[in-house]
Amino acid sequence: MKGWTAAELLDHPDRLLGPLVRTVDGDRRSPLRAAGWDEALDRTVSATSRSQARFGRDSVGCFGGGGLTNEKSYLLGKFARVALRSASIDYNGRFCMSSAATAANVAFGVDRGLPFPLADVAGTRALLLAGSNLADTMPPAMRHLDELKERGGRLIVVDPRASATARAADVHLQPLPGTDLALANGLLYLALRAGHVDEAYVATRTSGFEEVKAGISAYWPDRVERITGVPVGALERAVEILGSAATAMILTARGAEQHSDGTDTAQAFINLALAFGLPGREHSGYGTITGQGNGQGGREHGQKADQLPGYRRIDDPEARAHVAGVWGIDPGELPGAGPSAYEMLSALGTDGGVRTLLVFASNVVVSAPDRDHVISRLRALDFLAVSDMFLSETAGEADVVFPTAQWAEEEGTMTNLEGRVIRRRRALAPPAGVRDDLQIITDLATRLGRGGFFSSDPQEVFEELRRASAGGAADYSGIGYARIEAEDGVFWPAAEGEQGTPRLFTDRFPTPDGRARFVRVEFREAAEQPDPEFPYVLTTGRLMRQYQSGNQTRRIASLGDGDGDALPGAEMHPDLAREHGIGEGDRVELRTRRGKAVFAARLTDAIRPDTVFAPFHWGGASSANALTGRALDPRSRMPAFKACALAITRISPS
Ligand SMILES: Nc1nc2c(c(=O)[nH]1)N[C@H]1C(S)=C(S)[C@@H](COP(=O)(O)OP(=O)(O)OC[C@H]3O[C@@H](n4cnc5c(=O)[nH]c(N)nc54)[C@H](O)[C@@H]3O)O[C@H]1N2
Ligand SMILES: Nc1nc2c(c(=O)[nH]1)N[C@H]1C(S)=C(S)[C@@H](COP(=O)(O)OP(=O)(O)OC[C@H]3O[C@@H](n4cnc5c(=O)[nH]c(N)nc54)[C@H](O)[C@@H]3O)O[C@H]1N2
Ligand SMILES: [Mo]
Repeated sequence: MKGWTAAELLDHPDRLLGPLVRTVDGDRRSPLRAAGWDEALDRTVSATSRSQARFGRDSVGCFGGGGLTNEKSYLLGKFARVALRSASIDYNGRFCMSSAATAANVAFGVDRGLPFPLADVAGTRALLLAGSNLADTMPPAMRHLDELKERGGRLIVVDPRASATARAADVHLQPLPGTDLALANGLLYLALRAGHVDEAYVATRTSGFEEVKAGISAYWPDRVERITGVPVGALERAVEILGSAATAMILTARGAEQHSDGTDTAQAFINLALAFGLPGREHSGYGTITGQGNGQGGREHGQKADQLPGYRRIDDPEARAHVAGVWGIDPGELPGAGPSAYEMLSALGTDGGVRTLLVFASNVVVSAPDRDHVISRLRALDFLAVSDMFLSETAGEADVVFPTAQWAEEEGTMTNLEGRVIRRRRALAPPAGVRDDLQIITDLATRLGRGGFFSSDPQEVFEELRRASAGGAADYSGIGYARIEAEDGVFWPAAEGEQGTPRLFTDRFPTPDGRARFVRVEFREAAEQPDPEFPYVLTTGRLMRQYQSGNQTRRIASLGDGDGDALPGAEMHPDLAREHGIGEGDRVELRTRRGKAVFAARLTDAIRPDTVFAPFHWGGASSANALTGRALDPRSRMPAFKACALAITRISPS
């Protein structure tokens, strides 16, 4: 539905058709007014220079997005390092892909979400999906699950809700949010006990198993049932299916990953996949289901705080020398690693924090946790510039808004969830007065005196990205626009003159010793635990008809809330509703230690009675992120979007 209706946004009446600026006089902020490009760009560059003169180079920050093309995310990363010479850049993928990415880099030596083509899923005999609601979040992929089932394959879904995906499963495990790590370790315990561990694979292709095995003895079934609420019998059924199938896959998504222990949880599912001997085998393996359109490419080419193009580390001297060579600067000019997304947002306007922020393709007022805190930090900035097609809640806070081109109006490439680089083609010119992000970045660089380093031509940018990525983990040097066209996409890595790589790990892992690493991980409770005042658990996520912060999809009337209701719905069990005198459709207030939000009660026995599910697609009075907290995963800096302590009250009938 989102695809069918997306074209309505191209000429939507809300479309921004020229820059907006606001003047600030002491404490008085004027409303946003229309302005010319020169004024908008000049104001931004003056603010940048003022901040850097007073507070140092890192006081100007960039916040990017996984919706940007490879060319745009690459150029934004280069802009921060070469034009601003600032370490302060990160992006919304930190809220999305960072936990699974961190775990995969450790275990496999590389982070390509699916190390095999998506279509391989149809040919596996057993699939475990942890925290993915594919039926609503990636409907086109459901055809592979349908085919899997037609061929007699079995499906196991781990989700606190009987989601549309879970309803298609042979086995549905329904854990308390935030307990997947205990569940994964518990499955490994049972696999060991039943003799399902692939000893030969473990011996020849992995390291670290003994250490993991020693830890797993603490995850006996009764204890795991107590922690997760999943009956021992269901755990045993899942292990029997996975262990006895000739081929099997384990895939995780945000439900398992967006927690204060999200990286360790992904690691626990990887341990399980390694114990079954899956990664690198036909129709088998572990993968994470990447979310945004360019969620994969967006995490490879330098808009991440610690990263240079080609998935290189910014603290690696060899990587710095290579990329500085391609950029024509001295490696010493490159800044080091900067703060992660939420740490950057949390420190806006403080001593040592960012004072001038440029946002490209993210609506953090709606999508970042603890909304009131984020708004107060944005308001503490000296200057905020936002590039968007529509006036998002975040753009509404800005001093300058740049109107930008949409998908159908630009050339570029995206890297899909399988690591396949594909083309985005321009079908129309953007409206007069609108510039694309490559132009905006280049215009800013020119005014900063660094224009000679930047091109706004997508193909030229991509050619440079190829050179910058050469030799890196995500090597694009063999991938050109013509080849993408001819081959219907090319899987990285593809070094100059080489074929792409649809399937990774067939003979070795790109780790120093060629083996995959087991990593011992221990369950710990979610960062925030229920107590008598906040007795339930809130988890958040997506609806089929809405996209992300809703800045695009909320403008399409035919999408609505699924049934045309004005107030978005929060799912709760009828037993829980009854305790609070709540009936179907009643207005309810959800409350956490941060704030409150109003939703319509959606009564369903498809959810655990101790858990409430709220979509995060709305701002204002129905903002799920007014409720979520600031806890971050210590390894990936991923916010704990999927578990916090909650109280509920009925406000009024529907
Ligand atoms: N319609 C639609 N599709 C989208 C998007 C969208 O906004 N709308 N966004 C895209 C993006 S960026 C992303 S990242 C993907 C996300 O895709 P998914 O990860 O599939 O989406 P979510 O709804 O965030 O979470 C999936 C499921 O996790 C469950 N869950 C909640 N807490 C837990 C838990 O503790 N453990 C487990 N195992 N499960 C839990 C939820 O009940 C939910 O059904 O979707 C992409 N596709
Ligand atoms: N509570 C809760 N919060 C969550 C999540 C959750 O499950 N629960 N999920 C998290 C996840 S996985 C994600 S990915 C984030 C997403 O959160 P956001 O990053 O806020 O997501 P979008 O709504 O896609 O924001 C993109 C913005 O950029 C604009 N835009 C789109 N394309 C372009 C472009 O090419 N250029 C420019 N300049 N602008 C563009 C859009 O209009 C929109 O305003 O939310 C996170 N927040
Ligand atoms: Mo995402």
